Amino acid sequence: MKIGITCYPTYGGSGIVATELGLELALRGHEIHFISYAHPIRLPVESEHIHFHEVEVTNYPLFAYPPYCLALAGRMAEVAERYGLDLLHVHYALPHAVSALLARQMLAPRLQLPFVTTLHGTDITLVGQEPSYYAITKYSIDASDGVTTVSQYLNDRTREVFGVEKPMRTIHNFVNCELYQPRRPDDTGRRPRLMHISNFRPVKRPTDCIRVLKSVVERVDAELWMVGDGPERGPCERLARELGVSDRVEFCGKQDHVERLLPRADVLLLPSEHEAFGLAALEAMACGVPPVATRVGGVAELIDDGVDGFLEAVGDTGAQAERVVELLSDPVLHGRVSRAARLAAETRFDSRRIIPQYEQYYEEVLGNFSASAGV
Ligand code: GMT
Repeated sequence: MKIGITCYPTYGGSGIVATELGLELALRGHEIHFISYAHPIRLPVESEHIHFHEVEVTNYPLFAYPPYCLALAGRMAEVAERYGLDLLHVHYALPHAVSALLARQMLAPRLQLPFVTTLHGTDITLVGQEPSYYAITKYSIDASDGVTTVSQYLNDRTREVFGVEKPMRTIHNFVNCELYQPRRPDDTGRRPRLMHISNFRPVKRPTDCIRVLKSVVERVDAELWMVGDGPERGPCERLARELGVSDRVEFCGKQDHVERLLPRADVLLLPSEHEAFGLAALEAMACGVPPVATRVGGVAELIDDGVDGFLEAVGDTGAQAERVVELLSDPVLHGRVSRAARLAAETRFDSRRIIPQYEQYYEEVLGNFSASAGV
């Protein structure tokens, strides 16, 4: 198939999933065209069967805001026509699904261009519920030729909040278990290490990681690596100073190869307020790193509490710290949870299991689209 993929190319779960999906589909022989304002960060510059088309947004003094949505629609239509795309797959509802809808309409007389929208989380749980975006989010979901959600939780939530009636397919996040491996480096003698990976937005509650560390170091020796960057980084740095743990926190900034960092952790912290699935926890599990996460959204579809990780209430940093202390002070427990985490990643969420679900869904969408168009 020839597939156009649009996503946010920067750091964030939806862009990562879209990029990894494109790479995996290309490995399976599909021709992939990324259409976005910048080169996706995890996309190697030279990859077979992969093309990148930049969207240029020209500004003009009349525009208070550059109209990216329109420039994207125009570029989608142009690329689709030039390369004969079979479908578009857009990640994160706004504005991508709206641009795809416009591109489909623009081409309708000459080319059939169905589009699939994947909902990732905050597009539904936060952004889509803003009064100014609610109606357009609902419209673009209803107008999509296929919709997938990254968890059953998000599927149910979308139905509930937007009153969507058509079927939406749940396809969980995936991880490449050959790339993400428990390759523990030989660094014996180092301090036990907690790790947090996110875009440091308030929804991720990264300051809770600092509070967890503070409670943990009162009982066992430990340090914390904070990977990523975003608006909450400053508050995290301040809190670490206030709580007297700044010498135990390393702010690593944005990192392109988390698969190299994760195996160096002993526990992953994911204290989010909302989480449609929890990709960072899955990547950690593939590396045999037990996650201590919050019981929110779709995280329970990933983590079997007490078996391959732990779930605690949002904001209960005391309980989260307790779990971390148990894992760090009991090597037998740590080993058991670590092996179960890796097994869950391999048996339920490996890309070899999940990518065919997307391929099959594309086939279904194309079949239904052709049937309804009378082709
Ligand atoms: O908030 C983020 O982490 C980014 C966000 C995104 O859309 O870029 O991530 C969402 O998509 C990921 C990939 O599907 C999911 O694993 C995350 O759970 C989800 N984040 C939230 O729901 C907060």
